[in-house]
Amino acid sequence: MSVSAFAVILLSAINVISARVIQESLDIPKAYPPMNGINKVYYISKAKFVSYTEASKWCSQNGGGYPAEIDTAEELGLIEKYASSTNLRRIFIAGTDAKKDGVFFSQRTGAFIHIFNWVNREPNNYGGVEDCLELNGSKEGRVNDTPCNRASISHNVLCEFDVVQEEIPEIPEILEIPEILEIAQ
Ligand SMILES: *[C@@H]1O[C@H](CO)[C@@H](O)[C@H](O)[C@H]1NC(C)=O
Ligand SMILES: [Ca+2]
Ligand SMILES: [Ca+2]
Repeated sequence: MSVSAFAVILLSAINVISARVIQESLDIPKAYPPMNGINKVYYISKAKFVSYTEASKWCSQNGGGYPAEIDTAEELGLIEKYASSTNLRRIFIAGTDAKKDGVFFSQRTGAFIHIFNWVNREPNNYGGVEDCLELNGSKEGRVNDTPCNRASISHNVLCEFDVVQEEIPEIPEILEIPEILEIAQ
């Protein structure tokens, strides 16, 4: 086998390995079947959590994600659809207005979260303690403000995972290898 043929095989092996890493990290038995987005994969826990912090930990320990952050209307549409497919009524997503009622920020990045499709008459900050966000899968996946940690209320969590393409060496560089080897001989 020529060295360049070997290089091509090596290249495709690298491709296969990087694809497998992504696949395996999202093979999460304790989640609903994942949904693909644009350079994203979303997955919903089967487990329920009283505390947002615990839910967030679950995302990172199961698939390496984080509670979904609404960045665009398109993304909101996607995750609403995904939430609806489950009929779960309380599904945590990212966002807290603990600092200023009605103004939501990502717990992870501090980014302003401002694109919503609220359930009618929400957000209501019910009982003055609803500083987190959830989707209601029985209500077209629309958004409601909910307590971040209240013993009587448990939530599933919808996680977001960034699909990072590993850098593959460019073929022209690889094709130079035979020359280097010839010099060495
Ligand atoms: C979710 O929607 C269903 C159906 O409309 C409703 O009965 C339920 O109270 C909602 N749950 C929450 C937490 O708002
Ligand atoms: Ca996002
Ligand atoms: Ca509410």
